[in-house]
Amino acid sequence: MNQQELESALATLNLSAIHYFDSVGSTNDEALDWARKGARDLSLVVADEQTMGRGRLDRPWFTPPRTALAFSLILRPTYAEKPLLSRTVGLAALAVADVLQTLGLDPLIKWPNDILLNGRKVAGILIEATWFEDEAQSIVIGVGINIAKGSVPSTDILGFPATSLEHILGYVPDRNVILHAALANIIALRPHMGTDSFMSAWQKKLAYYGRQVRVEMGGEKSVSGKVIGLESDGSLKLRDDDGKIIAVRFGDVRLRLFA
Ligand code: BT5
Repeated sequence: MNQQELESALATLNLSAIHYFDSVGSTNDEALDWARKGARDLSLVVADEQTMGRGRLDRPWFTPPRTALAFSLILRPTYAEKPLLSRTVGLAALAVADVLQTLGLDPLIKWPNDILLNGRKVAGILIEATWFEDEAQSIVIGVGINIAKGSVPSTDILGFPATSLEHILGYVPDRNVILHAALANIIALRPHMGTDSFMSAWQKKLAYYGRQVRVEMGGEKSVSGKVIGLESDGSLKLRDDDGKIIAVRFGDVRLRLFA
């Protein structure tokens, strides 16, 4: 991977600009910084390796050199997009899931931000924003995808089983091709974020649909219920044991296992 190769691989997408790093702390940090300095809509940060890659709640995201995809796409939301920003994680998740589907795989979205293959995490998404007062000025879509086997961290540091495309496909797919497809899907799907068909496509790919789960929201806080879909803002909709509908905005979903 290098700047020139990326520029030619992504040329047809008409991105505003690309910043490539052999190694960087976090592509999301670079993108947030760049956004604050005025990066335009569809500016892209890509790194071969991240040394301080982040998940949600400052959890680590591992991106060893030459094995993975780590990128952050900057969007400048239009006036019409601003009410839809809580759906951005769905936009990214669907875009990545569609790429995996074209490889003949059967991805599911573990709400809110994980992509699973065979019940294992193959990709993670981190959506962040820059703000002016209470208005988002830019949205950063951070995506990490495990491509080669070497990208998968050892099991003892993982809270959830992980896998790579190589594990599942039996070969290492071309990172530039996957990156191009994921970005093309984000760009193509973006104008449809406000539609019902977007929400139903997202809902259809939800892992654990109809299953009993517990959503851990940090500390001791958690809620349990059956996954029955998504709210229009992208919250997870559960029905608890008393039949009450609960909308969950944030958390980690775990299957509830009954003895
Ligand atoms: C995520 O957070 O899954 C979001 C990951 C986003 C990474 C991208 S890479 C480009 C951009 N730049 C960044 O700095 N970040 C974004 P979360 O759901 O909180 O999951 C984090 C958890 O995933 C960690 O606590 C680990 O247990 C696990 N994990 C870390 N690296 C992993 C990997 N390569 N594959 C699978 N699981 C991993």
